[in-house]
Order: sequence, then structure tokens, then C-alpha cells
Amino acid sequence: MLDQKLSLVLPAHNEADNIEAVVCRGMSVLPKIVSDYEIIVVDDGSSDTTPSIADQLAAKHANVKVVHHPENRGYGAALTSGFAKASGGLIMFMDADRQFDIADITALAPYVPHYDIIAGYRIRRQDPLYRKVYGKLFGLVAWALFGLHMHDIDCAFKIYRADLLKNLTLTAPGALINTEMLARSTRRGATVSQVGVRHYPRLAGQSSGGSPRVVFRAMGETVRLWLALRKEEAADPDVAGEQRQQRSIAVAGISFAIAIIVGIVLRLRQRSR
Ligand SMILES: Nc1nc2c(ncn2[C@@H]2O[C@H](COP(=O)(O)OP(=O)(O)O)[C@@H](O)[C@H]2O)c(=O)[nH]1
Ligand SMILES: [Mg+2]
Repeated sequence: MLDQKLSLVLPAHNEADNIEAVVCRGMSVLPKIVSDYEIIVVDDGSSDTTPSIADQLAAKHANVKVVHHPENRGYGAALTSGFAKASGGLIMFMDADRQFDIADITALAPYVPHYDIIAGYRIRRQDPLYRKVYGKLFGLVAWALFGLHMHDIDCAFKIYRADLLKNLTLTAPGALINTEMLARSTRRGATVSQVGVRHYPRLAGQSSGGSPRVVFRAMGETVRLWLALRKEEAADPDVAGEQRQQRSIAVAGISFAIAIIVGIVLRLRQRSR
């Protein structure tokens, strides 16, 4: 049992068939792991009944809170809104689509006192093959451009120390948020532990993580983040260290080549439909 308050942030976009089960599971598991907790559902402009289900859960349970975005703003923007509302000393986030089981927090909890970030990685990712390929390519880009060595950078099952997270300036409105959080944290010297977690197929609702809109947006966000961090590092060399400063144009070239490959795969998939 951790003697801390944990804020669990659940970004939700059209998760009417999942959100209640995810919140209820959180309410049954978290009291066994932490001394206090809250669950923050971020409804990101859902067009189904997610907003009213979330409101009902919050009305019934004092530990459940809801943030509504009147319009869909994206995964990163939803996480950022949830973090702003969080009052715990630990902030965790997890997808609200039942592809993770909050019970796996038991695997992460022992590392909490020793690390700033405990990042889950999906032991056997239950997504189509092309999603796994994108995941590996993005992992390579994140290593090349931001020096991150992650098994599964976008795994939505992570615990951060709240004081670290709340002091980061997060700008990515979409899927790149995970990379941005890790890149900005590790530049401040944050320590990361990686722990395997289970992953389940999506049984209800629609996956949007591999949609062309999300993927292309993430590419744009990657370039913007790379430029922004380079600028920040140039203004404050202490933050980065020389190694990152001198990351070569060749590495950027490899990353753009990967981006082009992903673009071609997307095109071919669209055509084959
Ligand atoms: N805030 C926000 N969350 C989203 C959006 N699209 C999906 N999500 C949520 O992000 C999580 C993962 O989404 P999903 O589509 O399953 O992505 P995948 O698991 O990578 O295929 C789920 O909790 C979704 O409800 C979006 O546009 N905005
Ligand atoms: Mg999913």
C-alpha cells in the first residue's frame, strides 16, 4: 500500500460502452493500492452518451470527477486537462477503452518510491500488425530525435510524480503527448522504470489511434517538438547536455524517411479498402 494520493486520468472519446466498467474497476482496485485516490474522466467532446454516463458516475461517487471538452481536441489535450485537475501526489493515466486492467498497477507500485516515472509496456500488444509496426517506427523516431529508450513509448499506462508532471509545459494536442512528456522530463533528469503490463483486444467502441488523421497529426507534432526542444536547448544549454545538442541531420533524415514509409503504408491501406 502506497501512502499517497493517486489521480487516475482517463481520456475518453466516445467510450459509452466502456467508461462505466473502467471507472468501477478503478474504484474497486485503487483503494487496495493507495491511501487515497480520485478518478478523473476527461470527456473529449464525445458525441455518444459518454458525457452523461461520466456525469452520473461523478454525481454518485465523490472520488470520480469529470472534465468536459465541448469539442474534440485530441488525446494530448485531454490528458493535459486531466493533469491540471489532478490533486494527487501521483498522477497515472490509462486508456478508457478496457484494453488495460487497472489491477496491473500492482506491478508498477513497488517502483513508485524509487523512480519519477513508472512506464508500462504492453507485453503482448493486442492490436493489428500495422499498429505494432507504427509503434516500433515511432519508438525509433523517439530514440533518434529525442534520445528516449523506451520499449513501448505510447503505452497508456504510466505513473508520474505529480510535481514533475505539473511543472512541464506540454503543448502536443494529439498522440505525441507521451513522447513530449518523456522528452521534457528526462531533460530535467527524471528517472524512468519500465514494467510489463497486460493488454487486451478492444471489444467495444472504435479505435482511432491508427487513423490517418491521428498519425499525420503526430508526425507534424514530432517535427514541432523537435524544433521547439532544439530552440529551448540552444537558449539554455545546461538543460540538454552536448550529446543531444549535436544530434545530426542524418538522424533527422532517417526519421523523415520513416515518416514517408508510414505515409505510403497509410495510402496503400486506404486504396485497398
Ligand atoms: N481525448 C481523446 N481521447 C481519445 C481520442 N481518440 C481516442 N481517445 C481515447 O484514447 C484512448 C485510446 O484510444 P484508441 O482509439 O483505443 O487508441 P489505440 O488504443 O491506440 O487504438 C481511449 O481511452 C480513447 O477514448 C481523441 O480524439 N481525444
Ligand atoms: Mg485502445
